[in-house]
Amino acid sequence: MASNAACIFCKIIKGEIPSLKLFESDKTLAFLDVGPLSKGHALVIPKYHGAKLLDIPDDHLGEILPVAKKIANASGATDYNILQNNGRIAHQVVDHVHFHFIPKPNETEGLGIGWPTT
Ligand code: DGP
Repeated sequence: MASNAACIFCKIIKGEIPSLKLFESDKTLAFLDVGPLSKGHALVIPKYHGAKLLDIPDDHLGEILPVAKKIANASGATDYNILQNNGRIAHQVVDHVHFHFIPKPNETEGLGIGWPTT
């Protein structure tokens, strides 16, 4: 499986950098974002290292949306964004493909996040 020793997210996959993991399988990892835009902001990544979406083989992307769905469901959030940035102009900072799950506060129900956030 493609990995890059200098990549922050590859280090998270290998456990060399700590993270709060929400889901893990042989091809996919989900963990809380270290600089959350809202409570519960999470990232879903393929373990296969590639900087941009076109660098990732299709069979390493297949679990991404199902895992994002699991996280959305577990969070209890009713309003959220799922987005993925490619390239600096598109605000990509970490060059390992990642999908953001960003809950949006709901005026009546709050965030309803169902997992610990540290
Ligand atoms: P982007 O701009 O799409 O490349 O977003 C990169 C995200 O990665 C940003 O929201 C912060 C997050 N991030 C960067 N370094 C770390 C880290 O070491 N741990 C965790 N959990 N998240 C990180």
